[in-house]
Amino acid sequence: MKPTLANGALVGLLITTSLVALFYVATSLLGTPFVPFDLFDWLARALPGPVITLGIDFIVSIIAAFKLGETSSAAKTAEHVMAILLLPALGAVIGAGLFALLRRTDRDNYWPGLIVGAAIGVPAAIISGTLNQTASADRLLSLAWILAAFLVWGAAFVRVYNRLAAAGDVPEPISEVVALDRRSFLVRLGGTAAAITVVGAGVGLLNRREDDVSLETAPRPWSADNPLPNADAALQPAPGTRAEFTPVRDHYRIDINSLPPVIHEEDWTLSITGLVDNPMELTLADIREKYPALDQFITLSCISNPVGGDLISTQRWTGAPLKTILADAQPHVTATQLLIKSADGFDEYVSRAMVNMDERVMLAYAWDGLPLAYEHGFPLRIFIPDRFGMKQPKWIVSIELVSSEEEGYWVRRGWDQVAQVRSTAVIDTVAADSKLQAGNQTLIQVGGMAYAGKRGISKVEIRVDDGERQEAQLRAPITDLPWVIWRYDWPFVPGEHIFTVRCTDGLGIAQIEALADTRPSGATGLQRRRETV
Ligand SMILES: Nc1nc2c(c(=O)[nH]1)N[C@H]1C(S)=C(S)[C@@H](COP(=O)(O)O)O[C@H]1N2
Ligand SMILES: [Mo]
Repeated sequence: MKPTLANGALVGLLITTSLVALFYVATSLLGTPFVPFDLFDWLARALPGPVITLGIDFIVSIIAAFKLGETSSAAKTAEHVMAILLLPALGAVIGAGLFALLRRTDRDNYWPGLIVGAAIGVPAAIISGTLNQTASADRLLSLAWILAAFLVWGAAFVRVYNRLAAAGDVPEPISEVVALDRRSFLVRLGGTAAAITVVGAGVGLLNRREDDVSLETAPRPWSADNPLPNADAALQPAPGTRAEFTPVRDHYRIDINSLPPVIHEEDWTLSITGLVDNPMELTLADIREKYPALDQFITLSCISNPVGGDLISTQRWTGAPLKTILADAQPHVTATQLLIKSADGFDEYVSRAMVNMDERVMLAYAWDGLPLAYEHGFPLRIFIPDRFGMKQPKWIVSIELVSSEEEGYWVRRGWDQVAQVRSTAVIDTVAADSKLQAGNQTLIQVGGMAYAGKRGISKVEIRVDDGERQEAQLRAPITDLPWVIWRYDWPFVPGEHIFTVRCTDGLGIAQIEALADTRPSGATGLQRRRETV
């Protein structure tokens, strides 16, 4: 009675889960790559665009349907869970396959296991070696560890198979006993795998290297000591309106890797090459010190943000004007495009004419007066007014001047080439608990934000049920680029109501009412909010 394919699948699941736990422990203790994330990130690049986009849409709708919290961090968690489950699932398939093979070979032949270990381990090591941007351990040591771990994993299949098969080498009459013995062995194996996984996860969590900055030495953000430029604006936001300025830790975050690249300032330079007379290598200090610093309040939005979604935030960015830096490189007349490349393999094209026309385009190195967080692009990212985030690389490592525009990372995956931000307005609150009194009329404050990129906002209107559109009051914005906070004091009528909001941009163009999906060019349609007061 030989071990079955189902036995193999179960064994694969168990020992691969243990393998993932061991990778986690090594990552926490030694700083080696966490292989499941690297494999997942590789897959996310290798799979065709539509598959990835479907996957993202699916995750985002699940998060919305089950109200799993702030979209971008919930989506990251979902990705991490998927990445971690991927390898054990693969292990189950491989286990079944290997057991099928082992049933037909001699006992004690470790070759099939070792070959499978190498067949997964070698590509995994290569993928981690090229893709990983977070490991701190020596590269060669990391690769050796990954390969060794997979070889041992492959060999473990054979060992377990042999143990199960040995339990089957018993004459017929006592096969009852044999089945029991095999079952108890599998239970023990499961117990061991569970123990390794739990202990591994525990050790890993305890030793997670935090960037712990002690409180006394922690640098103070700009906003801790400075009021916003519009602090004196007459109109107060309705209670429950979002914060006008998003703290860095609350800023939404979207990027293609499971973990943000960790770049050390001393190892980093920005190279400017291609069709230029004066190729340059700039350090971060060069960019900070040789060029004037530009401080700009900026609302950044993701093209995947649905109407009323939370993938939009406002921060104070500091950087150097790209036009000035570019001039120093002395581009040729034929150099019409900048090809920007990032440490995580992301890339985008920016037109040189736009950089020269708009002095607000900058290479940013600080948010809220502090160096960029790892998640948000340390050491350098670009700012381009009026464009969705997908056109604005973080973790920039090089700018190459070229003579034609190709498609950037998300454009190749089916998204808009220009990605101009859409006008959007959102109701954050119908503040039923804090009524205002105007004469004998009770008013309820309705409030939120509106945003239309560099076009600005000229008007926000609210419609309650099928009533006339009523104009909301606009709070003076922080500066002319960020979103605008609005408030409408609604003459209260008890019952259930539908509130609809629409903004008009600075050119007098009203927000598009027709519903459109986020893909390919950003969502359109008016936000409607049902509320019982
Ligand atoms: N290098 C790199 N830059 C990137 C991305 C990325 O995945 N890699 N994502 C882009 C997208 S889609 C958005 S919406 C913004 C998000 O910036 P944030 O995470 O700092 O909010 O970064 C953009 N820049
Ligand atoms: Mo995005």
